Amino acid sequence: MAETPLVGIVMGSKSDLPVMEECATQLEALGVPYELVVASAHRQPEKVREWASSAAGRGMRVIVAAAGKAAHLGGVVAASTPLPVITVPMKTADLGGLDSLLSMVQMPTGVPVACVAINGAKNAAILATQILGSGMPEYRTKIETMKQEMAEG
Ligand code: RP5
Repeated sequence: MAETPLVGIVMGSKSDLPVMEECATQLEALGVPYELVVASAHRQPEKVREWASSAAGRGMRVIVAAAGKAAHLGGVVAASTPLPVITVPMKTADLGGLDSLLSMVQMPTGVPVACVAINGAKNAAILATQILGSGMPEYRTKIETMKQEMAEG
């Protein structure tokens, strides 16, 4: 039987997938089971709400939400779940991703999201694993090992 996903990755478009595959690959390297879904906050609002509102009940502990342009996906997801949400602003052709970044990082009081760098998919995976590690020692150990390897070059 497949392991229950602990991290849910959601992105606004299939066009985000080439970048967000880096997040999935990093989670795999850290041994974290995840689920990946494409759901747009403005094209498929009901799908987003249903997925986000059921995530905690399905066993997920952290959500990674990636989107570009007027990137409200992370905030919409955060409105529908008690889980921590890490957002990944996608680099965009017109404004270089500053549009996505500002849409995500300027959440009003009461509904916070964390935000990594533009196209920071790999860091989102590491941060998600660190959050898991705050309560699950096996993931804390994975992060400690990774940091040790970085220190050794
Ligand atoms: C956002 O709009 C998506 O997250 C994507 O980054 C951007 C462009 O989407 P497509 O027009 O490529 O589907 O919703």
